[in-house]
Amino acid sequence: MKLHHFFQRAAGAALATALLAAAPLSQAHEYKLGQLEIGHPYARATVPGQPAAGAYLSIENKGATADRLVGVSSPAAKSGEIHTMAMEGNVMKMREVDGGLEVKPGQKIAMQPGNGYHIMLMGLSKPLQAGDKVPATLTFEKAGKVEVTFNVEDGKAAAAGKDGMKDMKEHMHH
Ligand SMILES: [Cu+2]
Repeated sequence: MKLHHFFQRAAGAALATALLAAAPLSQAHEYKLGQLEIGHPYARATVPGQPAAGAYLSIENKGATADRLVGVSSPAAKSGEIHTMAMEGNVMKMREVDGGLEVKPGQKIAMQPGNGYHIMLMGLSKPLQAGDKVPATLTFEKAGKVEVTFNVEDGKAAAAGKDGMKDMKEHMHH
């Protein structure tokens, strides 16, 4: 009788562990590379003729040394660039980040539409539609390469401002 209970509990525990292990893979859409955690890569849907798409993700550095995102490539685009937005006079302009995007120890950079850093997928081979999955390779100076998938999301849903909050809630939901 005791033994029977033991096995029931053991089976229950194994099942719970299996469920916990499976959940991040199906929902969280996160990647780990050494001490770096990459969260929820997504790209904005584009209209036909639009040559480039904005793409976003978060990078958290849990290590003790700084690293840099130095490259993004995807079979869906001719090239990937890491951009930052900055005021030039009275005009907000974007430009490529020199020497890659540094992530300091303990720092988390969360890219989002309309502020700061973002990735541009330049020279799209075809328009990106909501629901598409775009494979890409991120290259870090020290940690090396990691394959990720950019989920293509409707531009309206991913817009800045209050929709940015919605996006954050979805992250917390994970
Ligand atoms: Cu840009």
